[in-house]
Amino acid sequence: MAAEPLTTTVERHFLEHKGHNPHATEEFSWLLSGITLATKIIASYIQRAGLLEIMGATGRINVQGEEVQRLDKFANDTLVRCLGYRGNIGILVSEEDEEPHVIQEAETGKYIILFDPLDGSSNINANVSIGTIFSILQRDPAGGGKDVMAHILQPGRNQVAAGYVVYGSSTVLAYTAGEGVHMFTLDPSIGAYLLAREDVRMPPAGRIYSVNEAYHSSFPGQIQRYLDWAKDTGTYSSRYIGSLVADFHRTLIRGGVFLYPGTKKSPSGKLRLLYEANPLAFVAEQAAGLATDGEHRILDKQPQTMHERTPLIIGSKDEVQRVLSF
Ligand code: FDP
Repeated sequence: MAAEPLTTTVERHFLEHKGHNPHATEEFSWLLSGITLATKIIASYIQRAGLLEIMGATGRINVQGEEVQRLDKFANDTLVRCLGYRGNIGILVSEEDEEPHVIQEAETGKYIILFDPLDGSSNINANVSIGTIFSILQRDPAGGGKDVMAHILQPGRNQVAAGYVVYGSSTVLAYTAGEGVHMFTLDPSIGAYLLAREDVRMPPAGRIYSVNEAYHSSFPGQIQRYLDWAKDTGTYSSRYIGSLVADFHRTLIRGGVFLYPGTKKSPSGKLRLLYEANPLAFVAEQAAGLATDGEHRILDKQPQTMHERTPLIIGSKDEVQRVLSF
C-alpha cells in the first residue's frame, strides 16, 4: 500500500512495509512505540534543557569512564521506564549501565533492546545536535538458555531492527528492519513522528570526510595516508560535529565517510560495537553504504563483551572502499 506521508507514523509504516520480515507483528510494533514514546519525551526535555534544572554533570563516572551528564541519566531512565514494561522485551542493554536489565527470562520476553540513550553528550551544554541509537535483537534462537550474555553477544547481522533519533534543528528518527531505511520527522504540534522519506539511499560517493583530526598522528598508517591524499586532491571538505549520530546522519543524506579509527592509546577506538557501530552499520548497509573496522565488516564481528569498542569506518560505498585501498 502506498504510504501517505502526512499521516504515516513509524508503527503504521512498519506494519505496512513488512516485506519478508517475520517480526513485523502488532506485538513488535508495540515495542517500537516504546522507543518512539521515550525519544519524544527526551526531545521535549532537550528543547527546554536551559529552562529545566537538567544541564551539567551528575558527578558520576559511567562504565565507559566518562562523566555522566544529567541529561544522559534522564534519557537512560526514560528509555528504561518506557521499555521496561512491554511484555515482549526480555533484556535491555544501555551504554550507561554496567550490567544488563533483565526484564523477564521467559521465552515471551523474546526481544533484546540495546541503546546509547544520549550520544554525543559532551555536546549537550553547547546546544549542538545529539542523538539516541538503538538496536533490536531476538533472544538467540539457536539456544543460550538462561545465559543472558549468550543472548546479548550476537553479531550485528542478527539485528531485527535498528535506528537512531537525531535531536537537531528538527527531531528525526531513521529506522531499518531489513527492508530499507525510512525517515520520520517529529511534528511537535501533534507529538507524532510522521513519514518524511521512504527508502533513503546513501549517495554512492561523497567528497566529505568526518574525523577528529586532532588524533591524526596516532591513527593507523592506512587512515593517515587516506587523509593526506584527500587533502592533497583539494576536492574534499571536512565536517566533524563530534556527535556520532549527527555526523552519521549527514553522511547518510549527503554522502562521504565517517571515521573513528583506533589510536595508539586506544587501538579499538572509542565507539561501542553493540549499540553504536552495529545499529548504524545496519542502517548504512540498508541504504547501500558500507561499515567496516578496517579489516572486517562491522555486522560480522562476534562481540566478546557487552561494552566492547570497535574502530569504525562508515559511509558511502565508494568512499569506504577508497579508505580501505590505502
Ligand atoms: P560523546 O563522548 O560526546 O558521547 O559515543 C561517543 C562520542 O561522543 C560520539 O558521539 C562522538 O562521535 C565521539 O564520542 C567524539 O569523540 P572525540 O571527542 O574523541 O572526537
